[in-house]
Amino acid sequence: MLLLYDLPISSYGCKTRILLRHKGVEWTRRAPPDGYGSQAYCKIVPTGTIPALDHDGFIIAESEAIAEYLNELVPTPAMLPADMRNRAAARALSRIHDGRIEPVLRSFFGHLAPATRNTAFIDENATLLQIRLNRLASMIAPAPFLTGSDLSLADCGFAPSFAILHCLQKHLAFSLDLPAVLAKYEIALSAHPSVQDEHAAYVAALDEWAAAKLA
Ligand SMILES: N[C@@H](CCC(=O)N[C@@H](CS)C(=O)NCC(=O)O)C(=O)O
Repeated sequence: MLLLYDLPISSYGCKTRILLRHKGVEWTRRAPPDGYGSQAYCKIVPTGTIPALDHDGFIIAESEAIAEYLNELVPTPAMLPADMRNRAAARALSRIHDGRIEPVLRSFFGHLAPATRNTAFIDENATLLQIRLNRLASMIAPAPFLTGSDLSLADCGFAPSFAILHCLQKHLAFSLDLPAVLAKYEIALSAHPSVQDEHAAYVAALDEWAAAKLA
């Protein structure tokens, strides 16, 4: 049995849910007891983070490790390219997402509530995000997905991050030009059958989260 500790608002959770859907497997979702980081949850998942997977008692945290585990557990459809170098490139893109793009988006979160908003920080962070997105754009040629015509591990994290970007831009109104190659990629990604329902649910969770912060 596959049990995923997760919350609807978790971007790394959404990344994992897209993968699970694409693999066509059934899973159960459970909120971390007392919330992530709690003592109760750390007794089950020592990192205290979501997502975490419980596969018949084997517990694994970190979305990248979960993704690789699921890709081996359920080999088809394969979510890494057959060629060794393309596989390395796919892993690199996924880590660029997790280490270079998502954390910059996350840095805006504390500035959504008007009471804690710092416009100088927002502008500075938007500049950093622009630089990182431009660099990403210069290294990809989606066709229409990052590693070709099939959805791969490299794509899953980008779907929630595009949703976060649009939510933040709507409310914080920073200037950012999404490079054309990324804008085109986003359209293909969000329309993929394994992505669209999770993406829509994630947009709804983000709207609810943002409304609470703005209230
Ligand atoms: N590198 C981790 C990041 C997961 C992560 O940061 N999850 C957030 C929720 S979206 C979390 O659990 N935060 C709690 C914490 O950092 O203590 C992964 O890829 O799974």
